[in-house]
Amino acid sequence: MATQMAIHEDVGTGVHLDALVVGAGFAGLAMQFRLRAMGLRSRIVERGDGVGGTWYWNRYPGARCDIESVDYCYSFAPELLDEWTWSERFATQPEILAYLEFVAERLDLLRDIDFGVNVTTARLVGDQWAVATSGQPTYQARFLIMATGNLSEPKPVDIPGFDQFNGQVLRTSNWPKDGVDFTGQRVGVIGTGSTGIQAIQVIAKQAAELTVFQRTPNYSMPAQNRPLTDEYRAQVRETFTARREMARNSDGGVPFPATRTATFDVSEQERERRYWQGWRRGGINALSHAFTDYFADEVANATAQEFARERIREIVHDPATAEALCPVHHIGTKRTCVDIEYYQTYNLPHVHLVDLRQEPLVSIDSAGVQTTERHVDLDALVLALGFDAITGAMLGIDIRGRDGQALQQAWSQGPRTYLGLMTHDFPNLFMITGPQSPGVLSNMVVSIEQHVDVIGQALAFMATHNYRTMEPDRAAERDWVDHVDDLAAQTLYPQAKSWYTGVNVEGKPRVFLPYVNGCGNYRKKCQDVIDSGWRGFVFAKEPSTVQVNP
Ligand code: NA7
Repeated sequence: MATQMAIHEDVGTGVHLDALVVGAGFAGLAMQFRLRAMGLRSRIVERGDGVGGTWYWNRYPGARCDIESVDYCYSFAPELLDEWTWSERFATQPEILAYLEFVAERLDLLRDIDFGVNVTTARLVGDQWAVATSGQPTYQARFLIMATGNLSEPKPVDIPGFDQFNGQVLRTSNWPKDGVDFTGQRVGVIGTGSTGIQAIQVIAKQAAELTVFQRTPNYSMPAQNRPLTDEYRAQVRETFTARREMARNSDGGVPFPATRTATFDVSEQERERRYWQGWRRGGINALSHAFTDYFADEVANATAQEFARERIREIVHDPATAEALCPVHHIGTKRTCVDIEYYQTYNLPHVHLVDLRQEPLVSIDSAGVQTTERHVDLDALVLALGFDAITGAMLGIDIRGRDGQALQQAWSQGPRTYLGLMTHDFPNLFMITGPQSPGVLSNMVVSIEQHVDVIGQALAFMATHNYRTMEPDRAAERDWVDHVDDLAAQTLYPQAKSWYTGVNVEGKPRVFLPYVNGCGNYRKKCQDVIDSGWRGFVFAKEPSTVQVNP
């Protein structure tokens, strides 16, 4: 599989490489391992001072993955499967971070990573990418591979006065490494997406008073978390190859058989039974796996919504609080959350819910939060406001392709990619789980491994044919963007005000960002392109003449 290739060449200044990988999370580590196996001279640059990416920064209390730990791991190196033991069904952030640290050491990747290096600009010069950082060093590389993550650029804080607050302001996406002790404190949390929901249920156990400021309620499924037994782990290890293969060909990158039944193919009683079965199984797909038309049919979707709302009303004692916690959007169209007794938290006497739809937030001031109805005095304020998702990290770097064209300009009306892998006019610039690929709608690790493999195959193909550059054809890119839009339009997804559409960040173009048709179908599309000799990509043997903006 791995082709030995060497393309060492030196041009200009900086560290000279064949490939530079940006980011040392799941994607960057896997890519670097592959590049090294191919004999390429490559390095990772990482702004953090350790590996982990998203799992390095998001250390807030309660942070956990919503994919089962035994599936949220690499499959490409048997020693990693043999030597690592997951302790719980859904791993905590410290355990996932420890896993990635173990991987980096076990695969001897640490020597290939420059930590504390923040990439600021990347310019195409001839057929080289010249990459500058906030300090030293700079890099020159033929291939620039963005492993910058989908949920790594925090959304700018858009609440007036947050810098006036006298107490501690904590952002979940940049949580202090040493943790925070909330004992005896009056804590406020703004944000009730996956992050807020995870943090609230844990902070409530410590704080003296906890006030949750909720703008939009979200659906949350019980994790039904539990410690894993040796027997279960052994069974997973034994069947792992088949398990992962099933995940690769599924919609969401998880090893769960797809249903063939539509919501109204069955009686109401059977429908309830299936929803209950999912609820008791737990996890992000608790209800979505029940029927085929969950994401596409409004009336079908409403049955699952009502089931979820009924559970909230059952769990939460105070009817007014329960009603305020009941979401009204199409279930699944905003990321479904997974919790451990989240709704139960609101039965605790020291936990209060402020419904910002009834009393909008006016500002944060030195003493706490002011709504249109009241002032809430606080000692600490936790902001779980979400991310400039999917495109934020890429566009945070000033990337200039052919003729000095800025990626920010090329994507000003929304990202334009072919297969979520590359963009026209930006030759040899690859993205791992870029926009318009399944990424965030799937088990990220499964999608990352697939992209690492496709990029590895692309580089090997170029080496075999002596090509120096590769990029998508403009028409292929346009067709892909249209295809991704068309697929999304056949679902309920675009109707939601979610970060999948960019609507959560002011000024961001509103387009549906991920590919909705599932990992398995996407994988087939990629394989088809590869089998056809990389249809839709343009290869060149000579570097193009480029004009570089100063
Ligand atoms: P999300 O899902 O984008 O959630 C952000 C939350 O913050 C959401 O409840 C927002 O309410 C709320 N928010 C954002 N800005 C404001 C302001 N200005 N005022 C009040 N409330 C606000 O991000 P998460 O980090 O929770 O989750 C992201 C993904 O990470 C998650 O889906 C998993 O895949 C992992 P809104 O809904 O906009 O009304």
